[in-house]
Amino acid sequence: MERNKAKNSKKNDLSKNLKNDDGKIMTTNQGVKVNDTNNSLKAGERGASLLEDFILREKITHFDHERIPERIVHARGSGAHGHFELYESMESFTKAPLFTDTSRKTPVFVRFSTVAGSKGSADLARDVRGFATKFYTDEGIFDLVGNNMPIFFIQDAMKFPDLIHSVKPEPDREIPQAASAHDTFYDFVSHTTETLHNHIWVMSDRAIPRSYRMMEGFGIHTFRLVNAEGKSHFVKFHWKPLLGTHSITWDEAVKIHGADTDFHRRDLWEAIDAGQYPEWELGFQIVPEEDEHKFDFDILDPTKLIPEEMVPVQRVGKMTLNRNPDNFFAETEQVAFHPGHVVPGIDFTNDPLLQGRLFSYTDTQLSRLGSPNFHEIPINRPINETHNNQRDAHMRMTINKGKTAYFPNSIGGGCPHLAKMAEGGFTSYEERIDAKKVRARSESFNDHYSQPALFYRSLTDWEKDHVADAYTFELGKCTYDHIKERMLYIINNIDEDLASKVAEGLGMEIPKKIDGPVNQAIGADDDVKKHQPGKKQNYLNKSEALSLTHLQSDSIATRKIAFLVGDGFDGESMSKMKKALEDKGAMVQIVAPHGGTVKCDKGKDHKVDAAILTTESVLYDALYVPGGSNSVEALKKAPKAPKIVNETLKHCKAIAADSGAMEFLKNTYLEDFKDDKAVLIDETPAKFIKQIAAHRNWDRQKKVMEIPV
Ligand code: HDE
Repeated sequence: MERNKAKNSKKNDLSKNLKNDDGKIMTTNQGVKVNDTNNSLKAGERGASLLEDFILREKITHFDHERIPERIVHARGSGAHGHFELYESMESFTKAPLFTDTSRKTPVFVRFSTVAGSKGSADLARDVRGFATKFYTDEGIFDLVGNNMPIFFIQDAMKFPDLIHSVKPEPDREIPQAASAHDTFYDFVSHTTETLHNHIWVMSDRAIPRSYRMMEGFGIHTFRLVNAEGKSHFVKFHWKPLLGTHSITWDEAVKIHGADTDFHRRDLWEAIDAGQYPEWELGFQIVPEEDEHKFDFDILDPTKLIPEEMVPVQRVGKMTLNRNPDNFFAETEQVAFHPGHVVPGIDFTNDPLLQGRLFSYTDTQLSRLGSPNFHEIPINRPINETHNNQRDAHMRMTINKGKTAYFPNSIGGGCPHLAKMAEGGFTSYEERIDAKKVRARSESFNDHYSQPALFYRSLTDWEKDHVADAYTFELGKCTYDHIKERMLYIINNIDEDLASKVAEGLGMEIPKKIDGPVNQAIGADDDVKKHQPGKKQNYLNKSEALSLTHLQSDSIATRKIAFLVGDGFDGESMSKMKKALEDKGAMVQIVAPHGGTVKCDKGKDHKVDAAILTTESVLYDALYVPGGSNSVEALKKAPKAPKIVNETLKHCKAIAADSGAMEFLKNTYLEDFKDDKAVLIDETPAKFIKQIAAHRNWDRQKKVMEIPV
């Protein structure tokens, strides 16, 4: 009972601001009833409109000001509500009840996003994904503002505007939208070798996830956990999706751009709507203070991860997203995250990227949301009470009583009074600092090649192929040869085999040397010399956790399966397959040559979910083609039907078919793949389910190149 109450507390809090117009009479914003919202007040039916018309003025004025600035980064996003439950108390590390009280269900709001594109850009851009979680704890808000990759491009906040200006559309023509494949980005990357680690992750399939629900999340920086005795441990936060990690191919991403630009947004919404709630386990990688310097890299450097083989990830609790927002603008757009929103028991480190972020997030809300009162917006307000002497400013909602807005005071009885330590006030961790004030970077941050190389070595062959293709695509879009040459030179330092594949694709040689120092990111000559990347180290041959294959799931829940049918299809076979898939939570969609309904061989009508012309194979995870001679004839006449089959094969997805459908399927490339383990003719639904859960049969990858779609 207590748990349920806690779980709903943010929902109840938001409900104070919900408005439902059902059965209500229309009014102006001032509450005056409105009789006509179609015609303005005029001097005669064909006369000029009158300025007096307060109903027209109010309607148009509000409309004129409906937009707010989009986020400078992460503009495109999708949100969902849920809760977090702890498995066991982490009190030896932290005093935050969020992580010590297993009876709690802490409400959360999560926003997933792409980084570079505008608010209306396509979901499948090759990009990092934001993974920001707001925990509404009884002790205040804790925001874990992370990404789906465990490292970042740069080491110091000072460089963030440069990084973002280079990747955003080029400022003269505002081209390209939501794409890193252009000169300015590679100009920056090729001169800034600290970017290479995050960059190679972006070249991997992690940058084109199948779903927000199937990607990991990472807090990136090393944070601190502080326990009740004041002892600190370093921590890295991880989110592990229970559906496993899955991605799509670049060819699909390009096609999804056209077929459904809202692919990820729709996917998240539909899964939650269908009661298939996505879940992630929260993981801690804990490093005792005394081990800070025992690694081959600096744990304060945000371009480095701590391999899970060196420090295992301890799964401490589970997050479930189970409610779609009521209003996109009010919740997903107005939510304001901040890595500086922490509660007692969680603290910062000196990671220079984190330190800069602590300034940036409130600052940006001032221009985006327009007021320091953004914490009063329902989605942002904590579930516990807030009391302080901050007052006024634009759009203040709180009506503070009393005469005093200062501390100390006697007139107000000294209130609000300070939290005594026993009541759990926030005290910063007492880190000892004895240093000179310098504008500099630690030389312990100079290793720029070892971890990109570790990442590449840890991938499967098919993942490596995708990385090589991605570099070739991206650099192929650049127009300056010297930028491509610098990139080839640098990639060669990461991995020679990778560089030679990319060089071949670009039709260029890998240069033996390049003009000037490889890393030019630091500034004055002496600094540039001091900060050249060191020789690549091999402190770990492979980290299994870096490959997408590491997190698997045998669930096919929410996988979308297309059933390609024409009138007269084998109803019995289709129903058997449909039931088997739906029993496992998959979403079956009937795709037919026409819309409306389609008849099976028993004469029964079945609702068509998509006519072939209105859909694409890239919107589904797998395909099934039942038999039925009339159906086969109908599919033979449907112009796009073979394309659906061929593309499903090309993207290495599972296909099941009845032999009765072969008369149609012989017009496709399926015949060439009869021995493929994920091409199942007259096989049991169980075998199909196993192949769908495996996501793709990548063994097929080389051979499908012959399919010309
Ligand atoms: Fe952000 N980042 N960031 N960032 N970031 C923003 O804040 C910034 C960084 C991340 O769904 C902005 O409210 C700086 C790392 C996410 O609302 C802004 C630096 C990581 C989101 C900002 C970084 C992130 C943001 C834009 C370098 C992963 C979306 C709008 C010092 C750990 C949150 C806003 C949402 C958003 C600044 C680097 C994640 C401008 C200065 C590293 C997920 O304040």
